[in-house]
Amino acid sequence: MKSRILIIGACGQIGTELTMKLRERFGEDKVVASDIREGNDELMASGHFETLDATDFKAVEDVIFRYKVDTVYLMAAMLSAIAERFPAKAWHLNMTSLFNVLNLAKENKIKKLFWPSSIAVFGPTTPAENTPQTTVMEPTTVYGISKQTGERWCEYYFNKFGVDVRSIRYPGLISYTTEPGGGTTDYAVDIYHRALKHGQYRCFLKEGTILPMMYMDDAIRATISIMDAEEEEIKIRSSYNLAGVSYAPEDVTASIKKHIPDFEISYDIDFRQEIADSWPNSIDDSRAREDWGWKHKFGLDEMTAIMLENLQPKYN
Ligand code: AKB
Repeated sequence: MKSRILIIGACGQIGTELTMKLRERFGEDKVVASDIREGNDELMASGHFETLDATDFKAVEDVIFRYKVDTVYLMAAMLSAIAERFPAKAWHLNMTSLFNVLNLAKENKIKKLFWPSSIAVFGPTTPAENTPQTTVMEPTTVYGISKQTGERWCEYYFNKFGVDVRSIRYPGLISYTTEPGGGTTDYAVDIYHRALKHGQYRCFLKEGTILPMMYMDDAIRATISIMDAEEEEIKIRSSYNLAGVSYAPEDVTASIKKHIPDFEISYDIDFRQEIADSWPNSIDDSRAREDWGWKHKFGLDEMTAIMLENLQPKYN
């Protein structure tokens, strides 16, 4: 029997769509979804599922062994906003889960590993416009510190032990299948739900807060492309910058108004503003383009049309 893929954190925003895409591509039997909680009906019905705590080394090892897994996507993490409320828990989840899979790869129990980093690795001292791949990184959030540390460990395990780990720094991700949970960029998804449900949205970030964002299909395509690339094409083993579109709350408002002219936004700023202010406005992803042929497809208006069309039935 050929080896399988394991997705840890399969029921989250990225994990859900990644699992479905990988099942479509490799067949249902080849992709094992796992999470600490169950996911949506489609995901649960479409193939193997294991309840799994990513911080439990033995449990992860057991699933890998039982299903003959050779590739792992570790998508479980506590995101930026929620991690500020639970710093110790966030550090434990984000770091222990990573060490578990890095060590399994070091012991040759898996061959290939994907681990997501984030634009949160950057901080207020980073150049905010067209942020370079290699630059000042002084993250000020618990989540950002965990991602930056994770990047260093990924590179270390590659250099010292030859672990084939691949990573990208995701921007804020926009999708209609599963809602994000606990991030600073969540407003950019919530706004579509509220526009359809109430015709108005109270935004926790202020006007003019430009952040890098990306439509989920692009993010999934990037994830699968970096994993498909030949080993020698992957020249950065910490994490690759990845860019889609950059915009502020008033830009997405204008885009929604093209479909819902009466839609209104108001502002009620909270602690997430400080996090957003510490992150870049736009990202230079030329290394991902050069090394493994990355190119984003979706712009803001395309995303808006897709989001509104697909969320509409939920609010009829
Ligand atoms: C968050 O807002 O925490 C995440 C991220 C940018 O990594 N979406």
